[in-house]
Amino acid sequence: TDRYDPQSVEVKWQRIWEEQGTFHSETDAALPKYYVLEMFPYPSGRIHIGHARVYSIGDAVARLKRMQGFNVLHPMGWDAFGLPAENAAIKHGVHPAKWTMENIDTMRTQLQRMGYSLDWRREVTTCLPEYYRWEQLFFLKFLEQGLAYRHKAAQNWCESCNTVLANEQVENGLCWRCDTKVEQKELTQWFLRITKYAEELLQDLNGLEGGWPERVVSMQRNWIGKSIGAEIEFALEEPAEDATQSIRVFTTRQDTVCGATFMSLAAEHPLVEELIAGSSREAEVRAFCDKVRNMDKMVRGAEDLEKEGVFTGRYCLNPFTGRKMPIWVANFVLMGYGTGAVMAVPAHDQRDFEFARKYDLEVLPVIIPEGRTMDGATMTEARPEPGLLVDSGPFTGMDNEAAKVAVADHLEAHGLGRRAINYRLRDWNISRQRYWGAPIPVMYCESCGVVPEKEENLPVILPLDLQVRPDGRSPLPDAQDFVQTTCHLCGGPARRETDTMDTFVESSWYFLRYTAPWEDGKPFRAEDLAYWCPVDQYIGGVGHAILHLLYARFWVKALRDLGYVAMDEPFKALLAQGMVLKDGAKMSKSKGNVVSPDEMTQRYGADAVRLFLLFAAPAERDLDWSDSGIEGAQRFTHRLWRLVTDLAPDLTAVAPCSASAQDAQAAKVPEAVTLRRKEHATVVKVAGDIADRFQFNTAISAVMELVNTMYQVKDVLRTTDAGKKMLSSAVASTLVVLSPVTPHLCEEMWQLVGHADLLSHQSWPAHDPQALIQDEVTIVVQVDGKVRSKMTVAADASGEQVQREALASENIQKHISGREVAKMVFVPGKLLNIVTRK
Ligand code: ANZ
Ligand code: ZN
Repeated sequence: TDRYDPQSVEVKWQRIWEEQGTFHSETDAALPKYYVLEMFPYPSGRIHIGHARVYSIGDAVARLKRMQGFNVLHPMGWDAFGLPAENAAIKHGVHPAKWTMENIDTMRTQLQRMGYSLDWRREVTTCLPEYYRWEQLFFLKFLEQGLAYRHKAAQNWCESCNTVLANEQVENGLCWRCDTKVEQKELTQWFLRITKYAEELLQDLNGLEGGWPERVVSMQRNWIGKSIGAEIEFALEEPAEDATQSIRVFTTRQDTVCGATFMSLAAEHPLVEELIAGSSREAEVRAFCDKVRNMDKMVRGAEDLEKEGVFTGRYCLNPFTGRKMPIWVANFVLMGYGTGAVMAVPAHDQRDFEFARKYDLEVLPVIIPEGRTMDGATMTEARPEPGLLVDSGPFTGMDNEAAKVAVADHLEAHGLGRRAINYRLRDWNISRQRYWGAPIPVMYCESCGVVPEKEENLPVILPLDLQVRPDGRSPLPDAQDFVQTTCHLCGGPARRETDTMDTFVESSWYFLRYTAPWEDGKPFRAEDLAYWCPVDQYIGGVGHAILHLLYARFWVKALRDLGYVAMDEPFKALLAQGMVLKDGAKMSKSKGNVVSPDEMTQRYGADAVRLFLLFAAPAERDLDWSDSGIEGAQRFTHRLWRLVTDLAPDLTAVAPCSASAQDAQAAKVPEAVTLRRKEHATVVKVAGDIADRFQFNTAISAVMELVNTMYQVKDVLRTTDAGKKMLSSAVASTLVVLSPVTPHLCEEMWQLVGHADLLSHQSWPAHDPQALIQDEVTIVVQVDGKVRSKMTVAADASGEQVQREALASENIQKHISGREVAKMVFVPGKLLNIVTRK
């Protein structure tokens, strides 16, 4: 037979699938649906091996689900706005639009060459006005609802990228893209009020447990960062009549309030200026505040920060003890959290303790372990643990958890404060001072102020006739044709907003648009959305565990409240696939260890690449690319090809799992039963391993074993008609269950054995549970050489299993009659002799 030629075979089937629209799907309420989605790629140039892995995983799931009777939505698109396009434009002098669209063409061809079962009619490209016009519409709706707002604040600024970054885009104080140190810059920016959904985003994580990886759920929980506690007012000592009267703090430990011995303010706290104005300490405090303000955010928030501060010269009063508390400015107190003021309890908070020791401030323990005493003067570290209250007036003697409740009640009853909840989550800054993004659809009018564009004027089109600047500054503010416009309220001149939206906006809702990307009168069609959503299985890198997934969850909730969608959560289940490594290291151009999927496909075929990527490791683990591995995968495709081409003349085009138990009997050789059992067991195992656990590796192993079994039994079986039927059925099953992994090879062989219809249209075989039952044998059981009983056990039962069963029977126990068992003799398939000690 001919050697298998993946190149021609694969391209042939890709063309047929494309011509026949094999993977097109339509809304059909009569069918159960399954929406499988991989995170869409950024069109950076060419697909890399990581792409090939994630799309191979998703495709195997899509193909399995289709065969299992689901109407499967499996779309693809391009996350096409963003910085790399601008950087490439600067470097190579090519327009970002041209660069992006050309990359998309290249990468589409590459993905198609991999044979993924995608519905390409649904392709979505986010840099096109037909896409981004809808997010401009959402922005206007958000604005109406107060979910979008403008705000001036110190922002994360990357000098090298020339843009503001969201908190999520700052990693260890560095820009997530270019690793430049992030600075703080005062700017007026557009924000989305994600904090309005903080509690819901947190609560709904409970429902995602099980479907989402635990670590992703816990990363999201920590990012939202809910703290339950209280706000307490501390009156200033001798405040001026028309000035601020008190300082409000946020604490999670209101039980420790009687141990608060001083007050710490953030350098940015608005009260600082008021407290020091005209005092002798003015210059010193101001200099300290300036220094702290310019500190790196990350350094300032770090636990091991050297605690520093300065005394303001003023005091406030502890509302519970009346104690005079000096007010300090401290470098570790942040303005962006709580109220920017902390009641310092050095006996129970480590930062406060270090600060108190450094500046010789009082340490007063108020929570002590039962039956012990504590001395603030000799403590060497803070004691944050629970305990009983001392020196705490009416709360003395209480357990500290009970005291948290009692103090909160007291605060509320006496108007000293209130229960409060704080979230670490901040609103989402979506303004980017960049060119290659979706314009924010507002204008600024001298007389009317901020004027949202009219809905009917959307889209506000990003002009494509501009050139990026060598320094990366956006050309938009100088593009007069774009900027100059007319206020639609007063008819006067107005300037358009020249910031563009963060690219995470596009990826926050693309999965919704896939349900009806051809719709041009509205963003979605309700019936399509209701049918397909939510996504049943989402697949992507854990790198997006916070950013993209949190934004998308927020976006869906916000759209729900606007009446656009009817769901609460976009992604029912999430698989975070591992990385592809080479020799244990991340692939990178600088290391010269990059494996190109293109080259591999040229050399081994797409099926072999897919097989290797799915076989080499469980989906959520990292995978080491190895040449021997891909060669092994290729060898297996050839081995299967040889088997089927050798058998082909003897095979008939039967359905998978169609040889019956009677057929197996008729073949009159034990190999027939063995093969049938293996065939059915493989069908069960593959579906379970893929659908329930993404264990492609063990699923593929099972198919390999089935192929081995076929090699072992084929010469015996092919001599009879009944035997040929057994082989035909097993080959059909093999092709079906392996087709999610190596679809072209399987489709080709399916045709080769005489099927007229496409393998891609086959149903997943229904297995016969009876077929899984092992053969049984009868074992004679003796006690001290005398036959006492007979037992029926599985043919491959071990001696130990048979012994355990024999000893459990009453009859045998009777004959042993309490004597100790000295030894046992086991003859597999025949006899067990239990010898007792006399
Ligand atoms: C008194 C106290 C006593 C505190 C004690 C802790 C232990 P989480 O859990 O992160 O919410 N805090 C409040 N606002 C702050 C700010 N802007 N910058 C720095 N620290 C701030 O932490 C809440 C605790 O962090 C609060 O409870 C407050 O210190 C401090 F034994 O108040 B605590
Ligand atoms: Zn106006």
